[in-house]
Parts: sequence; structure tokens; C-alpha cells
Amino acid sequence: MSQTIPEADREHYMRLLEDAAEPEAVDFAQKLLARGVPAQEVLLQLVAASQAEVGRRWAENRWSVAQEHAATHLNEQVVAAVATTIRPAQPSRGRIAVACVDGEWHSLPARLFAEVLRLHGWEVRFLGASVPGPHLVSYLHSYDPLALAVSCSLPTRLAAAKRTIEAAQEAGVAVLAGGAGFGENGRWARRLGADRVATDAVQAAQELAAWLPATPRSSPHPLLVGDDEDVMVSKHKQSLVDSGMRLLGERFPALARYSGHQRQATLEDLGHIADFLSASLLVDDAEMFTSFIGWLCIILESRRVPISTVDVVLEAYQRELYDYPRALRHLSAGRRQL
Ligand code: B12
Repeated sequence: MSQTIPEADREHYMRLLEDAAEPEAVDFAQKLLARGVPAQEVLLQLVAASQAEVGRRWAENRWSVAQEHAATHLNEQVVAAVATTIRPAQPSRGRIAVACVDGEWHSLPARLFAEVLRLHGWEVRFLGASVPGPHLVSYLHSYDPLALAVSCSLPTRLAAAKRTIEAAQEAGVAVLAGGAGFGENGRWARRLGADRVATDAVQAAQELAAWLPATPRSSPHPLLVGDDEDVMVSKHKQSLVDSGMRLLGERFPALARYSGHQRQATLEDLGHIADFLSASLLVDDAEMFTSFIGWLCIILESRRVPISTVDVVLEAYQRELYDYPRALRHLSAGRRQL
């Protein structure tokens, strides 16, 4: 896409996000539109790009969670303001429902995609964050779209994505999958049986017409291993976390002096490790687990937590999961990554 928003404007916008200057940010976006900058570029070059920078600043511990939330809220307001300028195409190219999978609260990426679809002449129903499977299916029956676009930003929600994809296909609706949670080039979405996979919102909006109607595949999807190791890991998540905390306590006496907040954050990290292990087993890709471990180390380092703690947790999980060969392989790969 051509760069029509100059660097200086994008930096100025970042400062507005930093100051949580809501009316000014909305105003600024509207001025860009008035200057002739296409709405799609405001959505993608300004909002999406700044949101990625928000994520970087949070990950590097330069911005607090509160600052991230305030900036995200501003971006949502800007998207809403841009959306009011989009006129429905007459006639529309067809109906598409856009939804985040169950347990997925990253609605902004899905909303951006939904607005890009509208700009390309589609009639869109945006169903927002975390749509429970059964409710989604009954909605699809009444709305009768050409396709369901499912958005997933977290690989840990892939098991839910799989259930959504299967349920929509059983209802006769083709599924287009996208979002960072489906991995590079959406490769995990293919394994979960999505009819179409896209990473680029604009390309997806342009090519959707040629893709439809896709014939939904019948489940079960042959691309998954099917030994249920992922299910076992998620079922035993609590005992994995307990064993990780026990071994951490033995190896790091400092844990006993952790504040309530630090203890809670540690418990959450241990839970994430179990969730990512389960997701990587579902799609049978150890790289998902190792790249998560790499990411976790960056987060922990910026918060001065020793990386050796992660190795102790992986060792504890290996001890618990001695009977699960794939889980052991993924955990060993994770330890090598450290
Ligand atoms: C804002 C944000 C949140 C907000 C979301 C608010 C909202 N209304 O969306 C809140 C606070 C809820 C949140 C929560 C969490 N978050 Co968060 N979050 C982010 C952040 C900063 C921005 C997300 C975003 O909007 N990105 C911008 C858009 C533009 O991203 P995008 O994926 O490129 O979207 C485009 C494409 O993917 C595509 N697309 C999207 N959907 C679809 C669908 C289809 C069909 C198609 C074709 C295309 C398509 O179109 C979009 C436009 O181009 C990211 C950082 C980042 N770099 O993304 C972290 C991030 C995604 N979050 C992260 C984490 C860890 C979490 C939490 C687990 C934190 C916690 N400890 O609780 C929770 C999980 C909540 C849950 N269960 O969903 C991690 C994920 C790490 C990982 N390895 O997966 C990230 C990457 C942060 C980081 N740098 O580490 N988060």
C-alpha cells in the first residue's frame, strides 16, 4: 500500500495516544479524511500501525497496561468515527459476518478488518469479541451470510477457533480465517480446516468474491493428529501450574517473599505456558511453543525476572507429562530455545 500518511503525522498521532487525547485524535483522523487520505489508509496506516506500536511499548515495559487500554480505547473511537463515513455499497457484494472466536477479546483487529470489508462493498455484520459457538451458529442461521470471517489474535484460542470453524461449516457457512493467532501466513488455520485463510485484510476484501462460494469441508479434519494430547494438557492445566509453582519455590527461595501481585503474575505466566503448550499440540507445531517461549523471555527480561525460572517451569511440566511424547518434544524444544 502506498504511504500517504507522512511519518510526522503518524508520530503526532502516537503522541495523542500517549496523552489519551480523545477528541484531538478523532479530530485528527477526520482532518486526514478531509485532506483526501483514503479511509482504508487511516484505518491501516494510522490505527493498525499505531496499535502495533502500542503493543511494542507495553511489551518493552515502557507503557503500563492502563496506558495501553487508554490508547486502544482512543483507536476504537477513531475507527468508529471513520466507520460513520463509509456508505453502504448499492448493491452490496454480499453478506459477511465477522466474529472473534470464543475467549478472544482482541476485537479491534477484527473491527478493522470488518471496516475494510465494508469499504470494499461488502455488507458486514460485526459481532465483536468472544462470540460463544452456539450463539454464533444460531445467528448464522438467521443472518444467512455468504461466509463467516473468524478472527483470532491469540494462538491459545485455536481450540475454540476449531470448534467455531466446524460449527459454522456444519451450518453450511464457509469460513474465512484470519488474524495473528493463526500464525504466519495463517498456516494453523489451514490445519484447523478453514475454507479460506488470509493474513492481509485488503487482499482478503478484494479476493473474497472470487473465493465464494467455497464448499465447506466435512469434519473431522484430517490435518490434525487426533491423539488428544492438547486436550489432556488443558484438562490438567491446574496441576501443571501447581507443580511448576512447587519446583519454582524449591529452586528460587525468593518466591516465598513475592507480593500477592507478583505471585498472581507468576501464576498467570505458568498458565500461559500450559495454554501455549496445548495450542501447539493441537496444530502439532513445536515452533508455536518455542516462539512463545522466546516472546515470554523478552517480556520477563524487561521486567527483570530471571529467564532460568522459565526453564524450571518447563522441567516441572516435563515431569508431569512423562506419558505424553509430543508434549515432551515440545517442552524439550522450548528448553533448547532458552
Ligand atoms: C490491544 C491489545 C489487547 C486488548 C484488546 C482490546 C481490543 N478491543 O481489541 C486487551 C487488553 C483486551 C488485550 C488482552 C490480552 N492480550 Co493483548 N494485545 C493488544 C495489542 C496491544 C494490540 C492488538 C491490536 O489491536 N493490534 C493491531 C491490529 C491491527 O493487529 P493485526 O493482528 O495486525 O490485525 C490485522 C490482521 O490480523 C487482519 N485481521 C484481523 N482479523 C482478521 C480476520 C480475517 C478473517 C482476516 C482475513 C484478517 C484479519 O486485519 C487487521 C487489520 O489489518 C497487541 C499487540 C500487537 N502487536 O498486536 C497485544 C497482544 C495481541 N496481546 C497479547 C496478550 C498476551 C494478551 C493477554 C493474554 C494479556 C493478559 N495477560 O491478560 C490478554 C488476552 C485476552 C484474550 N483472551 O483475548 C500478546 C499476544 C502474544 C502472543 N504470543 O500471542 C500481544 C501480541 C502483546 C505482546 N506484544 O506481547 N490485549
